[in-house]
Amino acid sequence: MVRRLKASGHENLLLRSREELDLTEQSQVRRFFEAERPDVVLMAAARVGGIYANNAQPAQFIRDNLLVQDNVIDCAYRNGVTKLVFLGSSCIYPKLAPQPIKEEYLLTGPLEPTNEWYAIAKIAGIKMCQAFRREFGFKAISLMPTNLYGPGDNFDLQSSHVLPALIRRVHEAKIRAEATVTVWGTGTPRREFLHVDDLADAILHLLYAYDDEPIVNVGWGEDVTIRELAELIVSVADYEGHLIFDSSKPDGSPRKLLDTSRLAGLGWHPKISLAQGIKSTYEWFKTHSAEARL
Ligand code: GFB
Repeated sequence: MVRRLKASGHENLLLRSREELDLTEQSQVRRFFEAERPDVVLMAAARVGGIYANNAQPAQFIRDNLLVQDNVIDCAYRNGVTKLVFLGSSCIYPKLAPQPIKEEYLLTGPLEPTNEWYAIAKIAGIKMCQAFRREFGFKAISLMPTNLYGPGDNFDLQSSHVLPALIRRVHEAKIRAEATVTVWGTGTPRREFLHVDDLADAILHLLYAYDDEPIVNVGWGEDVTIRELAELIVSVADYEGHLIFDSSKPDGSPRKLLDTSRLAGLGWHPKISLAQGIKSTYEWFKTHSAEARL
């Protein structure tokens, strides 16, 4: 977001790191909003992670996300913020939702158990935004991105998402001349991936082009199997070893392809293909190993 905002001339950015401002602490959030009184709030703050972290830390995922969004949305409203953008994730939809997933499928079936804690928190955030709009006329919009990736990602092998994890596993296997790379699960689940720069562009577009209660999906429009993703990363890294699939690890949702016709109707389309995005993210990973979150 910062890259995208600066690229379009936005210089008056209020930025705080987690160390500088703990958004789970209501008193700190109140002091910040009363002192700074921002005009617009773009919420990218959340406790996030891949399937393993979501499943292993249910309490932290539901608690931290509920606290952060409750504090920020309420303080933003109390301090006259004119527009707030809340971000969720495609895991809010039922595990076996029809594909592609329309926004109206929200709360029409059981969630994927490995991420229900995070999903419930995000659904509460959506409902809080909608309730504040109804009762107070607060201009909050909620965007539901698909699985994201790109520069600056978390590459930790336990807590990260699949794409950065496989980039790191394949890269390290290549430089160590290891014969195989292990992929979690069966390789059959399908996932849709969107580059973070495309998401930032969509957020800026909708900030100005959308002001209503219904949530809006943000996706690429196509998906791949985890096996196809791994094979794409192997070819980008020019790795000559073999993939092994560890079916003792959870597959999670069988598929999460978003219907993005509402977004298209609002005049936005993604630009960065998966192949392009993996290439640039791999280059970033190789040249930023010092700052990559490992
Ligand atoms: O990206 P990922 O962790 O999230 O996993 P989800 C996607 C698929 O990749 C799963 C498989 O089927 C994993 O089993 N996978 C294979 C791996 N190898 C790996 C690996 O090394 N690391 C990881 N992480 N996965 C998350 C939700 O679900 O999606 C979050 O838990 C959020 O709350 C996020 O919504 C976008 O797509 O399964």
